[in-house]
Amino acid sequence: MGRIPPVIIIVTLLTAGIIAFSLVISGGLPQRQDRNISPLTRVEVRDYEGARLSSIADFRENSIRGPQYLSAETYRLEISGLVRNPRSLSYDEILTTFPQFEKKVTLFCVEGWDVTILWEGVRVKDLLADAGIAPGANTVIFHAADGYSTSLPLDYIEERDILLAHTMNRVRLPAERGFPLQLVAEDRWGYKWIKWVTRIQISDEPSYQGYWEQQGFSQSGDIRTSSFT
Ligand SMILES: Nc1nc2c(c(=O)[nH]1)N[C@H]1C(S)=C(S)[C@@H](COP(=O)(O)O)O[C@H]1N2
Ligand SMILES: [Mo]
Repeated sequence: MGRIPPVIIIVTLLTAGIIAFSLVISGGLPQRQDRNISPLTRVEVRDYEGARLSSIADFRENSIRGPQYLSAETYRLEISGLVRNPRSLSYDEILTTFPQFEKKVTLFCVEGWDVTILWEGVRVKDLLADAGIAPGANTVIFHAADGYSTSLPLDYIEERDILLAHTMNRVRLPAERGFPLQLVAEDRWGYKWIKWVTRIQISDEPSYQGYWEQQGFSQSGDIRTSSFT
């Protein structure tokens, strides 16, 4: 076999070089695109232990002054009144220094609609124990950023493991749903489910009347009874 003429070798190498160079400047061989995958922001769960949940979107927005927009950075939850050590908790402290619980509970509004949601949050009784409940306390009054308030018996809060929720259907509470915290007042009418909670006041006045209670809605708010007194 004869030797390959040098001119053929040079032409072959040049051609290969030109092809390689044009591939590089044109972006190379077809390859996997850097796909634009956004980190999966938490998606609402709609099925839980075999049951269908409602959606965050199934609520009706009928708050007394419309949605409140609170900032997680500056938020404080005050715990005051008949407590030994008044507390001022940040959003992070609530999420990281208290035990977290989840439960599926239905909210019934006196208007006739209801929503079943998987709630996650902290037990109000753990927050109260941290502040130290003083003797004579029997009522828990909740105040919100929109001037709304409501109250519930201390026994109910403790015995029923009532939660202050920061998460619904595994999604952080949106502003419209009460960010950062909504009370999950199970078996009580929707008006007891105070949103945008900013202060918990421990009291010895079971007769304290919140916003809707002052308008004639029942003090207990028990869903087994009528919503009017
Ligand atoms: N701060 C505050 N919390 C509130 C209210 C309100 O007006 N302000 N409305 C209550 C009523 S009447 C109901 S039925 C529930 C319903 O929650 P939603 O407004 O997210 O649907 O929120 C309750 N919590
Ligand atoms: Mo309501």
